[in-house]
Amino acid sequence: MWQYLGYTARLRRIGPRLEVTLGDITAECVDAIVNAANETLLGGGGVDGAIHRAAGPELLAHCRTLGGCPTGQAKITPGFGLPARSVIHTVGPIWHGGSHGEAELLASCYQESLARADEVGAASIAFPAISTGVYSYPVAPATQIAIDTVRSTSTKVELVRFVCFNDEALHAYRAILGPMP
Ligand code: AR6
Repeated sequence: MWQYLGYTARLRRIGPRLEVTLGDITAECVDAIVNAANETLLGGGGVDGAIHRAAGPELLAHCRTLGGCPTGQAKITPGFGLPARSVIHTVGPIWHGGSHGEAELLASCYQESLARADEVGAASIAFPAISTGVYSYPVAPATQIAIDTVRSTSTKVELVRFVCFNDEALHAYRAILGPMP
């Protein structure tokens, strides 16, 4: 009986490995990095500005053809000058106090980004802390949603890296995931 349970546990898909790091997402050598964009997909500040600068002007030219992206959805482009092969542009919710569907929209960003990654066969993906900068989503609940959603979403992605740009985000991820080796 116990042998049988052990055998099925090994066979069961256990989801992607999760890693946390402090750094600049534009330097990530993964199949796809995620951009915390706005609905125009035409660039902006924060991680969006950094990704467009690092990818080069071809990225903006490509984004102009996409017709924007609704909040909670995600669209994929090549990475152009980035080490990553693809950029998945998702639009997080602006924080309006938490009673305007922010949590569901933020979870949808992670689900839709993983869906785009699966569509191109990406095995590794790096996420920034979507919505926690200019869009003011509080870091602790945003981090919980990021981790819970990635853990509960069915995907073929094998490695998910959460790339934190400051100590507050890093501590929030480590508080849930524990210290990284
Ligand atoms: N690498 C990783 N994370 C970064 C980087 C980077 N290079 N730069 C900033 N962050 P934000 P949002 C972190 O404001 O809140 C843009 O103007 C940052 O510290 O980039 O979703 C868009 O065009 C924070 O933890 O995205 C939209 O208008 C996280 O990335 C709007 O901002 C998200 O901060 C989107 O706001």
